[in-house]
Amino acid sequence: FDPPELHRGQLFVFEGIDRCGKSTQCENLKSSLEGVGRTVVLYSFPNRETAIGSVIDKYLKKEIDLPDQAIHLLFTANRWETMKDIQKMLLNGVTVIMDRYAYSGICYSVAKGTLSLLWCKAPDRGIIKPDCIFFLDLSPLKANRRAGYGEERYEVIEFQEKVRDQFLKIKDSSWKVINADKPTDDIAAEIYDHAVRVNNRKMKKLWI
Ligand code: Z5A
Ligand code: MG
Repeated sequence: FDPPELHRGQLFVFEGIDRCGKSTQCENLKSSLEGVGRTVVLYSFPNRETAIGSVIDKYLKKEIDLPDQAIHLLFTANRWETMKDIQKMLLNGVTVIMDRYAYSGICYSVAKGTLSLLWCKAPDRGIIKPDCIFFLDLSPLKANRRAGYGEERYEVIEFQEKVRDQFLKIKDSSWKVINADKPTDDIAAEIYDHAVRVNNRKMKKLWI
């Protein structure tokens, strides 16, 4: 007899700098897993649809300014406000895919140079720990050549270099690093092959 937690859905997270292909690959993994009969829900952070998310949206579009500490805490609050729903879905056997998570939270904030890693990690401590983190690695110069780059606050090559360095510093052996400078279908196949081999463990909390 297996504890019900072992029948839960899995939590897959996609991380990386702007325009590395996260949203494209989230959708690809979702449809591949649905194709083999899994129920899958996709979340994007920031979720700009909530009250907190609408402030984040204004900040990213440079319509308002906020202290680095304040915007960091809003990004974190934007994750906490969905945690109960996500836990429920996972326990009901739904697979959850996240387009960005707490790792973006810390890397973008630390890259500003005003906040420490320790300070940035603290407010996300206790959110649900992912079963797998796909890090789509791409050079900011190459990302810059992709469509849609350059309109929002952080979309500056020099800043993206710092963000990428932070991702590379915080990643550990549990991350699956993917070279994102390849054709979309090749990346999707590599991700799917890895995703179906991730085993279920007891649900854990991040950084606890
Ligand atoms: N942020 C933060 O500071 N703190 C936090 O806690 C969180 C986020 C959660 C908004 O994020 C900002 O919020 C973000 C971090 C910060 N920084 N900025 N600016 P977002 O997720 O809403 O937006 P984004 O990451 O800037 O970009 P994006 O548009 O979502 O990029 P993407 O999802 O990684 O890429 P994509 O949409 O899949 O693809 C981009 C383009 O490239 C598109 O035209 C594709 O067709 C093309 N593409 C995709 N794959 C390929 C390949 N393999 N080859 C060639 N072209 C490709
Ligand atoms: Mg995206």
